[in-house]
Formats: sequence, C-alpha cells, structure tokens
Amino acid sequence: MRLTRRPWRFLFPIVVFLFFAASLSRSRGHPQPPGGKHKLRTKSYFPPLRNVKKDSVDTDYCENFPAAKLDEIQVVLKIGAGDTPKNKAHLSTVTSCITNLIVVSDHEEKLGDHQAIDILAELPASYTVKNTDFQAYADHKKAHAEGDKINYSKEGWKLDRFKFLPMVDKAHELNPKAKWYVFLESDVYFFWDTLFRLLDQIEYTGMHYMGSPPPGKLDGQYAYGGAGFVLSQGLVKKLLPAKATGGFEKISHRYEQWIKENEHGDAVLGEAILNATGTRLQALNPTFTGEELKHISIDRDNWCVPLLSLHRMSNEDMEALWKWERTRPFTVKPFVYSNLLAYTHAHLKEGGSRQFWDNLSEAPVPNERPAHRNAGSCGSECEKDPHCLQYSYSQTVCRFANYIKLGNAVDEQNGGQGEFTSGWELRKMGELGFKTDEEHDIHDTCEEATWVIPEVR
Ligand SMILES: *[C@@H]1O[C@H](CO)[C@@H](O)[C@H](O)[C@H]1NC(C)=O
Ligand SMILES: *[C@@H]1O[C@H](CO)[C@@H](O)[C@H](O)[C@H]1NC(C)=O
Ligand SMILES: CC(=O)N[C@H]1CO[C@H](CO)[C@@H](O)[C@@H]1O
Repeated sequence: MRLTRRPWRFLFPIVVFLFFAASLSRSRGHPQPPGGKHKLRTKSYFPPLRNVKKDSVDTDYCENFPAAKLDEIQVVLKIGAGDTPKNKAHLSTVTSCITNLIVVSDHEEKLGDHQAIDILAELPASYTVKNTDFQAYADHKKAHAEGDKINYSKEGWKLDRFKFLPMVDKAHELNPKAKWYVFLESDVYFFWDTLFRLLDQIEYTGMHYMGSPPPGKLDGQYAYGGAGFVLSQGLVKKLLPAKATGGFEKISHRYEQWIKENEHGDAVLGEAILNATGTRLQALNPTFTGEELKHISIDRDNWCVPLLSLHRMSNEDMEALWKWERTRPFTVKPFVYSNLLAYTHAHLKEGGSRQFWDNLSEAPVPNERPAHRNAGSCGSECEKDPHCLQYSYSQTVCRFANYIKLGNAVDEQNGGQGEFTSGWELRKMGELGFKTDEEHDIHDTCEEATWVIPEVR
C-alpha cells in the first residue's frame, strides 16, 4: 500500500546501490579493454624526507624507504661476477635500501653487506655435460682459485641465461612466504614507489607474471629480463609444486633441456611458466620498459603513465638519477613519464632551445617546406605543426618529433660544424602540464596518473 503511494521511497536505496556497484566495478578497471589505461588513485609509501641535502656526506637516501613493505616482497638482483663496477653502482643506489635483497651471480663472493650466491652451483651436473657455454664458468673458477680478477667477457655473458630458472627456485626456497617475487638486473633502474603502488592493486594469491616484452618486439610473449619482472605467490606455488618426498619440484631441473636449446633465459622462463601454470605474460609496458633513458620518448600517450623501470643505465646515470629521485620534492602522486622531464629537461627553465645539442628527432621535414633556412624558422614551423613537440636543426636539415627525448650534447669542435640546435615546444608542453614559469612546479605535470591495464599475451 505505502509502496505504491510513495514509490520513490522504495526506489531511492536501489538507485544508490546501483550507483555504488557501478563505481566499484569501474574503479577495479573491469569494463576497460585490455591494453587500455584507467585513472586510479594509489597511495604513496614514501613519507616526505626530513633531511633533503643532496650530495652531502650525511644524506641518508634510505631515510624514508618503507622497509616494512619488504616483509611481503622478495627482490632478487641478478648479476655477473665480471661486472664489478656496475654491481657496486647498483648495490649503492637502487638496491641499497632493500635489506633482504638476494643477489644471484656466477660466483660466490661478498659484495659490501651482501653475499652473492653462485646460482650456477645449484644446477645438476648434467648441465655442464657437452655444454661449451659452461667453459667460462670453469675458467672463472680456475681464475678465482689462482687469485685472479674476473673481467667482463662475452663468454661470461653466455652463462647469464642459465641463471633465470634456478634464481626463481632459490627465491622461493629462501623466502617461501613472500607475496611477490621481483627480479631485476644490475643495469636496471627501478622506481620502487611505482612498484609498491602497482602491487597494491593486485591480489598476490592470483596467478600473475608481469613485465614488458622485449623492446622492438612488443608483441612478444615473455617478460624481458632487462625491464625487470614480477611473479605472484599464487603463481610461484603452482610453478614449484611440493614433492611427495619433501622439498619442491625445481624448474631448473624440469626445464633443463629447454634452457640448453634456447639462448634467451627470460624467454624460457616465460615458456616454463606457461607450461607449468597455464599463465601468460601480463604485459604492463610502458610502465615496465626495457628502454634506456636516452631513448625514452615522452609523448601524449605516456604523459601520465607511471614509470617503473629503465634499462642499460650507465653507472653515472644510476647514481645521478637515484640521488635526484630520492631528494625530489615530495608529492603524493605516482612517478609518471612526464616527471622525467624535470630530470632530463631541467634546462628548459632557461629557454626552449639548446645549441650544440643532438636531437634524436627522426622525421625530416620535406625539402620544399620553408623550414630549412635556419634554426629559427625550423622552430617556428614546429610551433605551427600541431603534432610537433621537439625539433632539431643542423646543416640545413630540420627534423620534427611528436615526442620529447633527451638527446646528446654535440662536441662543438668536432661534430658541431655550422649550426646545431635542438628545441622544444614549451607552449604545447605547458598545455600538457609541464610548466617552466615561476608559479608552477616542473615536478607536477599530471592531475592524475593513468595506469596501464595489463594485456594478456
Ligand atoms: C682481468 O684484467 C686484469 C687487468 O687488466 C688482469 O690483470 C687479469 O689477469 C684479468 N683476469 C682474467 C681472468 O683474465
Ligand atoms: C609441458 O611440456 C611438456 C614437455 O614438452 C609437454 O609434454 C607437456 O604437454 C606440456 N604441458 C602443457 C600443459 O603444455
Ligand atoms: C641536428 C641533429 O642532431 N641531427 C641528427 C638528428 O638525428 C638523426 C637521426 O638519428 C641524425 O641522422 C642527425 O644527424
């Protein structure tokens, strides 16, 4: 009776319920197509630094590092014993705050506070039979025994692929309770805040194999080692089932033949994961990226996409970026692609162009266009072109790009005959969010991050 007289009383709670149900499913990203992006608020685990003196002897770059997160995350660093300077650079920067770090190598040695594990010593003897790739391992052992120093070599590098399977076995053996297993290499930079925010969005009991396919093969089906990758506890449990006789079935034993036949350890790991668990790669590029800093393109597509990894970092860049990242002004927002501009393009505060600077712009402007008279006309043509974000001019050639790249200095004496100028479109970059005036912070380029939705391969 009352319901028919006042139907709104009945309808109101239903409408409210439907509204919440809809917004809940949206915030979990369900209706979005794979490979798309969605906006999502995430929490920062890094409180503001109290002591932000960069480069001072008493700067503690781990001061606000959320070490408690490491109770659930096992980080594994894979190195080569011949790479001493690189390994040291990594352990004193990117992995310096990872208190429970596992270091896997082809030689057992003490590296600062860490004990590198000779992960190849874990393999069955059958690996070395008729396997010329293992000659370097024997040579290294002999050299060490004689007190000789191991240097980087091509032969030594051939050992690298044999580390992928046993390092997963080992990470699980040493920390079977971890919710996440995170693997990186000594030339890979990691933005830890992005990792923590990403893992917060995902259930560790599920089956997750996350990373980026190799650069240049972005339709690939395995996580490229050079971008770092992550395995969930749920996946690792299925990958390494308990044996009736005790212990766990190791993938380094189970897939020995595969790794002998394939020169890419990361690819074999991907195949092993698929074979043993039925789980495919959840591609999260460009958040994970196998690109190096100098080749990173910042464009309209990735402007607000969180950045997690960089590859082929020089020791100098590793240290400089680490110190910069750990002391940049505090923000609750995630680190996104366009935030890199404050590191690579801080010079834009002094003006939009740079002389004796190589472009990395690729598309030459056709000859008949009037952009070729000088750097100035090249720049004004770029301004008129709605897609052009950066240009470069040298020896009558004007090039545009619809992305922003760091580029290189050009030696004024040798390379820089004549004019050699690169420039950036400050007005269009400002519209996107990178503002170089006094009132704005060049670190704050996005309203809200757009997270990549994993694309299952
Ligand atoms: C590595 O290089 C050093 C210096 O060049 C040399 O003394 C040493 O013998 C090399 N080690 C091996 C194993 O060849
Ligand atoms: C896993 O690989 C083995 C050996 O090649 C094969 O016999 C088996 O069918 C594979 N299992 C699945 C589920 O693909
Ligand atoms: C002016 C300048 O730096 N030009 C270079 C831009 O990049 C292309 C492609 O890498 C080079 O060929 C040009 O020399």
